[in-house]
Amino acid sequence: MSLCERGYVMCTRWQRDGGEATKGQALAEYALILSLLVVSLVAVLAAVGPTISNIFTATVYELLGQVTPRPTLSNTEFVDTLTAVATHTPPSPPPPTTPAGGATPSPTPSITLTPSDTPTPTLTFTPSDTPTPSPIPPVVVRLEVESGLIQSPLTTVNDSGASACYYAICPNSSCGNDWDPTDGLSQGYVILNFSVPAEDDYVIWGGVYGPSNEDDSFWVQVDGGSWALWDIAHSPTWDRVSNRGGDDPVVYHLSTGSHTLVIGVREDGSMIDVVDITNDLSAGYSPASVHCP
Ligand SMILES: [Ca+2]
Ligand SMILES: [Ca+2]
Ligand SMILES: [Ca+2]
Repeated sequence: MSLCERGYVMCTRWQRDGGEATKGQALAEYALILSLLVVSLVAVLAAVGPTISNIFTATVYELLGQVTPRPTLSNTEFVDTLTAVATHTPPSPPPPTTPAGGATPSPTPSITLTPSDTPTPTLTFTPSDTPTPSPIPPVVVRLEVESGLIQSPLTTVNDSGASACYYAICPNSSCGNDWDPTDGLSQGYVILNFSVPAEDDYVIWGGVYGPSNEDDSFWVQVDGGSWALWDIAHSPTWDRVSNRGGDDPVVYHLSTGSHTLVIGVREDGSMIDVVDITNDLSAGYSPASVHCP
């Protein structure tokens, strides 16, 4: 049985009006479906609306500065809250404070960091090891015999090979060959005054020459002490004062200061040119060379 056969008026109209009746029936069905959708939407909102409302309300209260959300809102309270949010106007920031008297506030002073002067580096000196004292050079006192107090018949002779161009001699046949100091200083002698800078043991070197066995000895005395019989070499050379049958060399302990050296003729023809007095007692000591300017 068709709808028309059920006696609906619309069928009668359809049948009467042909296509126009069918078109009106479709519109009615659409309206029915739309109504059902509206009813369903209302039902869903009724069921979940409060929950959504609570979430929204909590967010709104946080925005409003309230930390404690209200309890579950009713639909009316939800609408009111939504309206309050929509119409909420945030407070305007306070106007800048104008100082009393209208003075313009001074700008906040800025801090400019000025670098300090470059720090002066500190020098730390590390003490070095205790320096080893440099060896003290030996004392050497050089005396030219011809510059001493010459007592005749001792005399000086000019010679280009001698130190300072002169040496002293008592010519043969003028002084004898066996003078003894106990006889007095009658055969000639020389007095040499000198000083040393430090108390020490000293030896006396002489630039001497004894051409023969009868012309090769002197007597030597320091500061009025005992005499030393000094046999000299048979060639021009440096020779240390010795004492026949005794010390070789003779060591003189001299205090700091002035002293007197006396060299007396024992055998005429013996030659003496220059004297070095030194506290270098080593055998390797060698007097400096001599010159005749
Ligand atoms: Ca002799
Ligand atoms: Ca002689
Ligand atoms: Ca000389």
